[in-house]
Amino acid sequence: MPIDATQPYDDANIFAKILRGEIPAKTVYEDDHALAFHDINPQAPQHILVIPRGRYVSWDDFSAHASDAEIAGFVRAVGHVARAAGLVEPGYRLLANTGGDAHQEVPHLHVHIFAGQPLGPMLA
Ligand code: IU
Repeated sequence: MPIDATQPYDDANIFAKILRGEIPAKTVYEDDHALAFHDINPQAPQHILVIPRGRYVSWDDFSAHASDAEIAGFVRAVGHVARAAGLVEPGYRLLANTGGDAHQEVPHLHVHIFAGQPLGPMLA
């Protein structure tokens, strides 16, 4: 069920539970600003989610309200995860679904990293 990206943050969301260690995830990277783990339902041979540690519903919430340090730390973490996985070449795709039309389902910001095969044109 897509979410409303303007809703208040819900501490019961599944990624909040993963951040608190209440639910396991296949973690690939973590630091002060971010946690990265394999998507439970991969849509590409490599499908990793990167989430900020802070309580942000969406890209909109994060870009408007996170500190410069949080934003820099998160963006660097996304790049690091892709680089460390050896994805820079042949390449990868980033996606941050935001709100209903984009079909965002989990109300904690997550950036998808897709890779491992030719991904085709956007919106194919
Ligand atoms: P979306 O951008 O909100 O549509 O993506 C949510 C993703 O979270 C989706 O790819 C799910 O497979 C993934 N996911 C997960 O990795 N672990 C979970 O427990 C749940 C969803 I719920």
